[in-house]
Amino acid sequence: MAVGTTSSPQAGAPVRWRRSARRLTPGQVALLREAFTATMAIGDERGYNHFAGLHGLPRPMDCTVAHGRPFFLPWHRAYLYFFERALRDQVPEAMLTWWDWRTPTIPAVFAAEQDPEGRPNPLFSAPVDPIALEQGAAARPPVLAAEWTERDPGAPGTPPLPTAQDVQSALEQTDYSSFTEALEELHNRVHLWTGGRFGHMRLVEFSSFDPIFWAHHAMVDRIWRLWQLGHPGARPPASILRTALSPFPMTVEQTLDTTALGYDYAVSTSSASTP
Ligand SMILES: [Cu+2]
Repeated sequence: MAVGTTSSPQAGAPVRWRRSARRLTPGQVALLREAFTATMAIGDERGYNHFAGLHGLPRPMDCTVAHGRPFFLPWHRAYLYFFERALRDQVPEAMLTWWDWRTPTIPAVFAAEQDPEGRPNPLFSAPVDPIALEQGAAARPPVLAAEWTERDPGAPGTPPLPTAQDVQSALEQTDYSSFTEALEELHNRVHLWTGGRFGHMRLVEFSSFDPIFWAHHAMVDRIWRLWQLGHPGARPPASILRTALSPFPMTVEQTLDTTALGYDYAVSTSSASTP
């Protein structure tokens, strides 16, 4: 069973599953790590550094589109879609995974410093673009972070991760603008909790260099997908549907059906039937 079964996939577009990071098979983890490692080795527009650099520094394409409501959810859906394509260009079977932060720990596949072969785990930490670091240092006030991404989960003074109840209340919102506002607030808490005192996830300038950024945003995207299934017909304002989500060649409207984009979310509660 999958959450997408109430809407029919478009003919000809095979639907692939983004699975929970805690439910990946060892083989799926290996593919994901292979894909991250491969994109991290590419210095041009196909590479990890390029994609991570689109979100904050050094190439903030359009902050207001990415983080201003009502574009937050569509922009990040397009962002994940094109990043996942970049992963799959290197490792065709790889898929993004989602971090279900209702269980308040970082999944082992992201938390481990090494993979089973003893190599550095590409899901644990990634290098930050040196140009981004320079730009941050030159900003007034300066925005400083380490050259490799770090986390400081649950440090004193950070908000707790959203609970199942928090997610449920967001899902119960009946109009798009209340829903996206509630979900973006939960999302902010995850950035702050993960980044703690010094981690990159707390800084919009650098957060997308941390490999867990993608799993965090896949969880956000999944919650949007669940909300869409529960509220058929509830959509972003009609006035923005034809707006392109710069720098991606995709409009808001084109993000609305994940099955048309070729993916959906596997349920997390039933291991036996999860595809
Ligand atoms: Cu975010």
